[in-house]
Order: sequence, then structure tokens, then C-alpha cells
Amino acid sequence: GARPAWWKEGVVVYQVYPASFKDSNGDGIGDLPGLISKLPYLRSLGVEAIWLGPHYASPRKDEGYDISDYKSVYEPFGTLDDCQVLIDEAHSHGLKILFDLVVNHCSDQHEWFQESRKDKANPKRDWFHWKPPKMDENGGMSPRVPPNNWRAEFGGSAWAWDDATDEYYLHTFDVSQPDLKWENPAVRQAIYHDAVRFWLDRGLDGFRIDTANRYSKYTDFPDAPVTEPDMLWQPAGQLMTNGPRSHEYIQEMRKEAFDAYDCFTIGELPSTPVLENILSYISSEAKALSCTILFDLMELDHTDGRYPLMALPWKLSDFKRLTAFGQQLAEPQYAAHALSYLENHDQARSVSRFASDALEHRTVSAKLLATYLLTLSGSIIIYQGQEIGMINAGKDWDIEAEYKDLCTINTWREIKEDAEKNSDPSLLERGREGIQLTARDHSRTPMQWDSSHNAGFSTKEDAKPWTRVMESNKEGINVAAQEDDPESTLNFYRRMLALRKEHKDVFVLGKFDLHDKENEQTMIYTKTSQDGSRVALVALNFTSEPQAFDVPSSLKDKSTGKLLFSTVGGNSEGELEAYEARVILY
Ligand code: TEU
Ligand code: CA
Repeated sequence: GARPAWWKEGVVVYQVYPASFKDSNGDGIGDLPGLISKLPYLRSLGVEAIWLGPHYASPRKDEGYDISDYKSVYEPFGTLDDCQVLIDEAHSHGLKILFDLVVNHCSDQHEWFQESRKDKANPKRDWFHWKPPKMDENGGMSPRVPPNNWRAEFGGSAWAWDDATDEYYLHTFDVSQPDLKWENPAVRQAIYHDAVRFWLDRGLDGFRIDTANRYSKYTDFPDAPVTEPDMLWQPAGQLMTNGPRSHEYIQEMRKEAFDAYDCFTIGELPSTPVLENILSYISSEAKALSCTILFDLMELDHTDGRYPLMALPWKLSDFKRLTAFGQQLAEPQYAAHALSYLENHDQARSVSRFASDALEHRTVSAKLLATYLLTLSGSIIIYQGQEIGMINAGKDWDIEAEYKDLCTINTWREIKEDAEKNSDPSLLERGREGIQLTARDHSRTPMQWDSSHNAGFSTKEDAKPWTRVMESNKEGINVAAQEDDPESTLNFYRRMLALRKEHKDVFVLGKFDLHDKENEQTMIYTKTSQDGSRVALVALNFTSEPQAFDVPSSLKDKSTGKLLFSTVGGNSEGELEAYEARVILY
């Protein structure tokens, strides 16, 4: 039989956001040599793979998710040679390495689009979705009415008018990110060649695949149902994703590009909450993706669609239900692979969102969430800075001057316009609170390496980081300080990663069972080895008060329970301290 793929039993992947990881030359932008210098650190954590965010040539309107050349490197990050050194050095440190594959759209500066927009007869015209304006009732063209009512993810119509040829092009994200027309086989071949095989040939181990279910959309372009009656453009997630040819395209890319390599693929599947649909992309039968990034749990605490940043009250019972949903994918009957995460470059910091970043609670909160994440089955993604418990930017940050993400900027603009139009100042207040809690900017602040100027992110004292450093909390939240403290979040992550390997049968491969579905304060679950011989009981208190907890009745007669650890060193029977995490092995 074939050798099992290297990721099949689960890997812990560390996500690097290159602009904010380590700046080696003092220009204020993280870079590949900076990352290379930190490979020993990543190795010391005990992670097994790296996912590097987009490092390609790009005007960076969407921080690199707008690629202008798949085969070259964004200059401030380094060169193709640096990239090769990164791949080779990662391997020599025993780390696998994944890049970001962003091929639903490219930048409007990519040569493909530059050609396409020139004239209707250009050979690349049909590489993008071009459409005339919508017809009016009499069958005539109403000037400048987009082909349908879809709202782009970052606001406004999903169609942009282009004067050069008097047609609209589709951009489901920003206007600078035209969607590639996957229906055209020449487009697909160019992607497989330039964006995929080019890098796999250099030794890459796989990809995190951006919006993997968006290549095929409903290309008859029907209007989206009106869910926001007072808005011109309607959220159209269901029509922009999972189109009729979605599986075909991924299967073809796998056959023609991935399969010749020992390739691991983590595909994002936004707007896909149903188990059968998810399995249709990731079960081994599907012959499509290795596993998926799910969205529902991460979207619990904020709105989607209209103002994608407004804070919503969330319930622990939902958090638990969605965890259980994701963990099902690890069960053998589905022949799939589970993947869990709490942070990435699109998500604010988990300590601030799901526990407490108050000074007295932040360390134990970070350990609580680490215990949760690293006791889940399958593969795990840890985002840079999560391992030292980085938290959200302070409330003193100026939204207009210091938040950089185009999603934040566009949403804030819309909120301000609407607040004025409807004379509703409370909308402004809610908007501000939403941004302070859930904006993507919070995870993009520079990594905190030590307590020196710029938290050690830049080598030069006078460097001006591209985005503000969190000077106010760098004292406690930095790598150097935490290296020396055995009780630090960093060393807790190291121990958890080691325990995860040591007790792989329960933590990585075990069956997840939730024991307190309805409880809104605690999360109690067991992980049971496949042969049933070993059980880990995980007890988590998500509140700042002590909480009662009960050992599930199935374990009560087992006299062999042994405390593996408690994050507060406590062992008071029947009670968990504030934000305590405790693990008992049977
Ligand atoms: O994100 C895909 C995605 O679905 C986003 O719309 C996500 O829901 C949003 O960021 C949450 O606020 C990917 C990348 O991860 C993101 O950084 C890019 O901006 C986006 O694609 C477009 O390429
Ligand atoms: Ca730099």
C-alpha cells in the first residue's frame, strides 16, 4: 500500500504573516531573511510546519491577497533566492512549509488583467468576468447599472465599470481584485503552471488555499435575495461560492498539479456550514482538499454581510456546538481530516474575544485557549503571537489613522455615512466597539520579540514599522521575557505541544465527546483513544468566577484518574478557578 501522507495523523502548523513577523533590514516591513533567522525559534516551539502568508509581488491593497505576479516575490520581503533558502532551511530544521495560494482573483495590476482590460478582442479578454450593464425593462441597456445586485465582501457593488471598454468586471472582494474566470481552461492551466507547480518544483510541501470554494460561482449571475432592504447591494455569499463546477475545478487542480507532489492542502470554505457539503470537498473519496478552514466558530462574535465587524454577544454553548461539529471530521467513518484554529490574519486576537485580556486574567486566559486548541483532534493552526498571548490593539488606537485594513476602512466609512444619513450616533458607537473587538488589524501588529524599542520587531532603533507596535503591553507579552519564565504562556505552549505528541492517542487521534452542552460557563469534554483504553478529561472555565464542575458519570468509577496539569496549579475537587484549564488522564 501507499505510504500514508505525512499530515494524515495531524500536524501543528504555525502561521507567519510575513509583513509583521521579523524585519531584518530596518525598513519597518517584516521579510524573508527575518523569518529565516527565526526558524530555530519555531523549531523550539515544537510545531511541525509553517504556513507563510502571501509573499508574492503585489500592490498590497489587501496586504498581498492581490497578486500581480505569482512567480516573483514582493520586493521588500526579499528575492526568489531568499525564498529558496527559506524552503531549504525550513526542511533542514525538520519543518514542512506551505505557501498561500490565492487564485480566485489576482491584482488588477497583474499582466493578465492589464491585457484583458485593453480591448474586447484581446486574447486575455475572456480570462475575467466581463459583462455589459444590466438590461432595462424594455430590453435596452440602462447605462451604468451593474449586471446584478451582489455586494462585494469589502463593500460596494461586486462589479466595477471599466471605461476602456465600457463593460463591468466582477470583483467579489476589493475593486483591485478582479475574479479570474475559471470556466476558461487557459486560465486554469496558467494557474496550475505559474501559481502552483512553479513553487512545488522548488520543494514546497503544500498550500493554504484562499477561498477554495469560490472559483465556480453562479455565472448566470442571478440577483441575490434582498436581505437588507435599505441597501443597494446585497450579501451574496451563497451565489459567489460553491458554484456548479467548484468540485470539478479543485479535483482537476489536484490531478494536474498537486498529485505529482507530496502535497498538503488546507482550503478555506467560507459560507459552507453543512456537513455533507464540507465532506464533498475533504473526504478521501472527494479527491479534492486535505482539510478545510471552517468559519462558523470564528464568526460567532460579529456580524457578517452588512457591517462585517459589529460585535455580537456570543454563547459558550454555540462555541461548544461548533467545536463538536468540527471535531466530527476527525471520526474515522468520514475518511476526512479535522483542522482547528482560533486565530489568523483575518481574526482579532482570541484572548480578547473568547476569554479576557484584563491584566490579571490574560495569561491564564491564553493558557485556557491553548489547552482547548491543543487537545483537539486532527491538525491545528497557531497564528504568530498567539503562543505569547498577544492581545487586541488598545482602545486608544485612532481608527482613521492607525487601522490599515481595507475592510476596516471601508466598513468604517459606510458606518459613518449611514450614521449620518439616519442620524443615528449609536451606530457610530457600535461600529467603534466592533472594530476595537473584531477588526482584522488586531492580529497584524508586529510580533513582540523583546521589550526594546519596537518590541524587537525591527533591527534598527529608528525604524518605522508599517503598522503600529503594541508598545503598551510589550513588557509582559514578548518572547524574550517569556523564554525565561517557566510559567509563561510561551513555555505553556511548548509543554502543551510536547504533551500533544506524548499522548497522541487521545489528543491528536481521540474521539471528542462534549459533556456539558448547555452550560454557558464551562466546557467539559473527553478525548477517548480509538481502542477506548485511554481517556483525557478536559475541563475549562470560560468565566472570571469559580465554577462547579462534575466528572462525567462515565468516568466516575474509574479510580485511575491522574491530574496531568492545571493552569492554576489547583486541584480543588468539583471546582474550577477563574479561567482555569485542567486535564485529567484515565
Ligand atoms: O479570506 C477569505 C474570506 O472569506 C474573507 O472574506 C474573510 O471572511 C474575511 O477576511 C473575514 O473578515 C481570504 C484572506 O484570508 C483574506 O485576508 C483576504 O482579504 C481575502 O481572502 C481576499 O483574498
Ligand atoms: Ca524589512
